[in-house]
Amino acid sequence: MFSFDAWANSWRETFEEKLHTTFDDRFPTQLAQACAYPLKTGGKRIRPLFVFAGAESLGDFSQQGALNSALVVELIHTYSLVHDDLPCMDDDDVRRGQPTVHKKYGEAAALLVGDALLTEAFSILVENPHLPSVLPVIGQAAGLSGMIAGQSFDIGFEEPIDSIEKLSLLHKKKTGALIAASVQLGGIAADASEEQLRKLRAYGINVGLAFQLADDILDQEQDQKDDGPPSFVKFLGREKTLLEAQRYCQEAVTHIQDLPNPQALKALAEFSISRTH
Ligand code: GRG
Repeated sequence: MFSFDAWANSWRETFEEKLHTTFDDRFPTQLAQACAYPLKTGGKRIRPLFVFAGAESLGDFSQQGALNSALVVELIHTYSLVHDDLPCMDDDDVRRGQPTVHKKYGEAAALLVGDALLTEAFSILVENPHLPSVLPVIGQAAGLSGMIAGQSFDIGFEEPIDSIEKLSLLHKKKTGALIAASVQLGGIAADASEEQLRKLRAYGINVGLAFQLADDILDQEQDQKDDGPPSFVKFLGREKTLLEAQRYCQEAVTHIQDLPNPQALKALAEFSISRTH
């Protein structure tokens, strides 16, 4: 019987070990310490778990390639949080119950921390055994047509978010793109066929949206302030948002259920909407 908690904790342990051996004592600078801070303040490591689950869905339980990709997506995710918390963006003082990077080290250092994490992600990626396939997937998910485009809508730099369709597109880019890329990178590590990659991507896009809807519900109180960011709860109310999250989650699973070993992906889809933080 598959235990999601046991599976996730075992991979988290392997991932933390990789994180430490990659970074600890590598650069003895104040900036490197500041970079380590947001990497070590916890976090669910859900994007690395999507990488591992993507590889396992094709029957690959080894760590080759998947660990490198897991590290890359977590570094990119962490940079996005550090920059998103800055005063010029969301202006948040606390993340994961700890002072944000700019609160602890100052704004200029936090900007550099985000820049360094993003740049390191790409320099680590160079060691990926599937570099030519992985590079366009991660580049598009993180860049101008993915996460950054979503953030541009979120800060009001693009046209106003005045419909569910526009909000869905925003979240598809801001949150869904990196999650979909994570699942695909797992598949690439396991030598997925084109057809299998297409299925993993479809799963990732749907589960990414389900994850964001669940996030909107968790953030409900804050988001319902008039000056808060656009959210599904504001458009649909809490109950309908929950139903939509369940619908995207089910849709996600339809795409991967005939893969050789989809159990971790199924459990992660469920976790994405039932999580409490
Ligand atoms: C490029 C500056 C910049 C931002 C990109 C992703 C993003 C846009 C901003 C991050 C802020 C945010 C709240 C995004 C929504 C996606 C989301 C729910 C992020 C939190 O991810 P979790 O729940 O975080 O995986 P942990 O703490 O578990 O790592």
